Amino acid sequence: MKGYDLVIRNGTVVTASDTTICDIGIRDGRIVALGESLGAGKEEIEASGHYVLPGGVDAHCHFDQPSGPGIQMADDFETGTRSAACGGTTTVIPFAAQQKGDTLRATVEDYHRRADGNACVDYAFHLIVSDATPLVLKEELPSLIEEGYTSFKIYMTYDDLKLNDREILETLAVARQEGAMTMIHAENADCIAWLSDALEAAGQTAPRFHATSRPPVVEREATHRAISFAELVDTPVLIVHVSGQEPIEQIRWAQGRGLRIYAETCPQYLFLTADDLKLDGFEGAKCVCSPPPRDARSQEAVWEALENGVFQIFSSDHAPFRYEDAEGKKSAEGKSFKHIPNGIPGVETRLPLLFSEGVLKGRIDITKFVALTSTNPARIYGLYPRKGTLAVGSDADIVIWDPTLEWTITNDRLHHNVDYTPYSGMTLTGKPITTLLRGQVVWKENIFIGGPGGGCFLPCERPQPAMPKGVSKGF
Ligand code: DUC
Ligand code: ZN
Ligand code: ZN
Repeated sequence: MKGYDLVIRNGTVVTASDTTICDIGIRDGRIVALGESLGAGKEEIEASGHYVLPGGVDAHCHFDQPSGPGIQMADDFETGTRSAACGGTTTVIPFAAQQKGDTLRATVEDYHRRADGNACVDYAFHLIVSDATPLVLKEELPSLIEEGYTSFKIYMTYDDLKLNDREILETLAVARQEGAMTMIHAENADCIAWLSDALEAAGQTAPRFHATSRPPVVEREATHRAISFAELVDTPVLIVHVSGQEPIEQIRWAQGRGLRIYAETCPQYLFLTADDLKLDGFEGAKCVCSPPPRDARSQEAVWEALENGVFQIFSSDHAPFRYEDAEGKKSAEGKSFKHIPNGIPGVETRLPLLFSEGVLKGRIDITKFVALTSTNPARIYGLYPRKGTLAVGSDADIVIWDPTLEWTITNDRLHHNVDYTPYSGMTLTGKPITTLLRGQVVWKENIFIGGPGGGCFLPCERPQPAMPKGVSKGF
């Protein structure tokens, strides 16, 4: 019997279904034993009094994504995944975004050039399909799905990305035929364009009018339409970055009818509101993302939907643009809200925010936390059980949490390449104190000790949508 490379002792080990105090034995980057009083390891970590959780899986983040002329994302694969590791995330699923006119194959090759050898945690890719040509639908998507790119995002808004209703149906039909998962950005493009033109004509161009131009009804209508299309084609869809009560009602209604509608929300819909876009001067641009943050009532609806199983996934939608930068948020200063790069950073704060404000404040239990942030995304995107759990045979992607540590978020404590965080000044309790990626420590005692090339590409299986017991009804 071979020994262990590492034993983590006496931690409170949590999966999506159980909490137990035990040891974890690791060999060759994998978990090989869970039990009491395991034999000695070459190295040991004492974890009593600490939670031991599967590494986070952030299933929605954007790194190094071309974002239009003169605009540059702040994080590439190195800085984005470094930040992920320091926040307890060991797997990310960013996007390989097709630009209209490009093939999907060229897009995927381009993103591999950006990521391979640079990522500090493991990564897979969702595709973004923005040009649903016959080549894409008939040849490229089927072969890429077969090769491990088993999920793709489509947009109902943004001129350079959106598909029309017919194209959405054609794309969903391919997902059904190939067994892929479709993620949908649900906002009605024409409603936004009409409202934006009216606001601009009235001189209402400040950042706060971004929220006015995309009210909840715009998201509700598109969510309902996406659900209808999924029903018509008879294929599952996952509605991403759901912002509040109105789309939640649509999703809950669909799930109650037995439709396979999955849903994701993000920290900005729990911790920000549209008032944050009203910050002095141009500062509101820091919180411009789409859909926009809503109001206190919607925040409550999002908490409730995390708790009652309407949402399966909690992702960051990390979309990093620097504020004081002519290629970032400030590229739009003096212009209309329409030109502000959409997105806020959050890959490192995602888990601590939900842990502190969700678990420790009694809104969700710790097993639900693991399900939402690790197990469910791994299952839904075909990475389970290699990722998303602590089980014999799984990768030893493990995060040790100190549930008592109090700390205040400031941008200089984060490891992204963005010059702000919208959560600055929030005092949280609980923090990842050690992160292991396939058995290697990459974050310990507030020091990042991983590096570029430490992360590897993960081809995905087809979605495994069976939900863990108690997490969701109606599937
Ligand atoms: N909205 C998106 O759809 N993607 C990136 C960021 C954002 O705000
Ligand atoms: Zn989106
Ligand atoms: Zn996004």
